[in-house]
Amino acid sequence: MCATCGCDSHSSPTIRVSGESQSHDHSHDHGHSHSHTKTVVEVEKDVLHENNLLAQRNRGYFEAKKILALNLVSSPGSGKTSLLEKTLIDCKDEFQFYVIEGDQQTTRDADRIHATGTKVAQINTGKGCHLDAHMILHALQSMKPKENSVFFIENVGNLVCPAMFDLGEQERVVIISVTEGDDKPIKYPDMFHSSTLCIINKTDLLPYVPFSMDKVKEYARQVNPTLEFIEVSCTSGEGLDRWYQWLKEKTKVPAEA
Ligand SMILES: Nc1nc2c(ncn2[C@@H]2O[C@H](COP(=O)(O)OP(=O)(O)OP(=O)(O)O)[C@@H](O)[C@H]2O)c(=O)[nH]1
Ligand SMILES: [Mg+2]
Repeated sequence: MCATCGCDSHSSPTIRVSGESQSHDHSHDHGHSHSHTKTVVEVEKDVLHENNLLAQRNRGYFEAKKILALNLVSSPGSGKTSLLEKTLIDCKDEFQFYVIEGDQQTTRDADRIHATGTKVAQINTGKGCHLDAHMILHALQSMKPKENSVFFIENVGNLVCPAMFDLGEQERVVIISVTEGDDKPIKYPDMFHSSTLCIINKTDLLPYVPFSMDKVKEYARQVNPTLEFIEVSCTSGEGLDRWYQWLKEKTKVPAEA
């Protein structure tokens, strides 16, 4: 049992890489203890400290290979996989993509990504409600992404716990859909505070739901004044060009000083 969020992510997650017939169950032995004599706070510190060390290792790997790694976070059903499907197809000539899919159960999202022709690993967290850096490290070792690629990590749908776990990504992208209500940034501030980009999805549904674009941005800026916003509809395709432009900017090689 993980004391950090109460979920059971530290029991063996299952990692399946597309194109590989064997599933890979690994024991989760990376040294942290779950001593019952420790206080919850101490265990939480241990878990996050261990995670942060492994996240730094992942970050070093991404930097050495000049890979742009993005952690996509949102509540369930905001449209993370839909955004990825569109992106992988529309931008397939410009980028080499890799995807990790995090879900408690099933390979449904990985199957959708695989259908676009992209290499994908599904991580099933079981009772766990977030991905952690150790899971990403294992998936990276199986996937062996190429240099200069774009590596998407679709986290488990959850606006709370994934905010605490650095995976080694360069940037965190939070997705909110207009059907969720415009007050989510102040109710779940950690996720919006730790993200650099907020994608507001399902704008095609704006005529049917009480959602204020001004209010959601105002609330989000209260917790993160520098947060950027891109409004999109994965269904109609509206606004996706701005997202693709953002990706291009992020993958630009900085000019030599
Ligand atoms: N109307 C509308 N529906 C959308 C849009 N984007 C996604 N959906 C629908 O929203 C539902 C959830 O989309 P997913 O892409 O599976 O969402 P997700 O965030 O990956 O979900 P989890 O992985 O379960 O957290 C699906 O029925 C999509 O078809 C959109 O822009 N407009
Ligand atoms: Mg999904």
